[in-house]
Amino acid sequence: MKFKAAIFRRLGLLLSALLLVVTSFALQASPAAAETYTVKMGTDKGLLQFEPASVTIKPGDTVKWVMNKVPPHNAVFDDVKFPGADKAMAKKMSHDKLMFSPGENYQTTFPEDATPGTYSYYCQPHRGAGMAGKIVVE
Ligand SMILES: [Cu+2]
Repeated sequence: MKFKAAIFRRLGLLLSALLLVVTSFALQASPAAAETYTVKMGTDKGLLQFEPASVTIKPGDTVKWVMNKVPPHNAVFDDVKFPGADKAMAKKMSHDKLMFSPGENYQTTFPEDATPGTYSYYCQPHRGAGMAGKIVVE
């Protein structure tokens, strides 16, 4: 009987250790769930627009611009209206390289300490045609 009790005690200990490991993994996984949002450059219908033109994200999330239609396009942040008025940051997060082939893409990850606000950007070749978008950081 003593032997059985010892086994049960050990089994209980093992189970609670396992439970601890599982819950700590679960807790770790949820806050680090940064997301990636995709923005098409040029709409499916061939309009000179970003689709969606507005994306709402959280700091730490990533925006991925994918070349879709009516090239060339790029994505340059407006450093005049840039939240925090950080021109160097605006330049660093911009992509001025023109893209031509469908599927080509670039990404910008907004830092964990990104200033909340509206980050406006535009496509340089089509700025006059109104090809602009915004990323709203909450
Ligand atoms: Cu464009």
